[in-house]
Amino acid sequence: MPRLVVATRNEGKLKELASLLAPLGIEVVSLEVYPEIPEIPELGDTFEENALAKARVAAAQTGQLVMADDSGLEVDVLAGAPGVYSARFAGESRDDTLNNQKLLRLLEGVPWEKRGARFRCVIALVAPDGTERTAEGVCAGVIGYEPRGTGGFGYDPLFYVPEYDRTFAELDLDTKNHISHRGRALLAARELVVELLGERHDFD
Ligand code: ITT
Repeated sequence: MPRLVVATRNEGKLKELASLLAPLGIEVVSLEVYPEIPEIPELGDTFEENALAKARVAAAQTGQLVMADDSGLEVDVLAGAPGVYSARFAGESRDDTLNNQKLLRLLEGVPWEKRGARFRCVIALVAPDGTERTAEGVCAGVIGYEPRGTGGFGYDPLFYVPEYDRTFAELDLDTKNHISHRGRALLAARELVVELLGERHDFD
């Protein structure tokens, strides 16, 4: 069975990606299977640069087709912050609760109509022969006044989706995957996986 390595150690992400990739009938593993690969620094200014950097390192070290995503939250009134710094917004501890608290603090007094935001996700695919592809997805919403819901991860409890009258943390996984930035990027990326696996048969 062909193997796809997802270059992440974020369990929430892996769960979402694995569920979206299930129809392909391929083996999906994360970097947990390759403990020797070090943490890959995200030094780029764009999601695309960071996703490609992660995928290139992992492809070179595993010899497998690798998928990496870089994603984050862009808040209008913060001029697109935290953006590529979403995971480390409140510091290197990468603590979701602290990140959410900081976001709420910065938006204190900001009225509902100015709390617009979007999640953005870029997925990069890198094959062992150096072939590279990327796909992008976005999902628009509003930053709530307080956390709601227990599902998902990261900023989900603050990310309110008007069409569903729920935050991402109040939606079940299938619904979130259907509309999320990652879900949309992956829909496009799934086609690229098929294309790349089709071109090469010696991945596994
Ligand atoms: P890997 O690099 O190991 O994949 P990470 O958590 O560092 O995991 P990113 O660099 O892509 O992932 O950081 C994205 C951050 O943006 C993530 O930690 C969350 O804070 C936020 N984020 C991205 N997608 C999200 C989602 O679907 N729901 C909530 N927060 C999200």
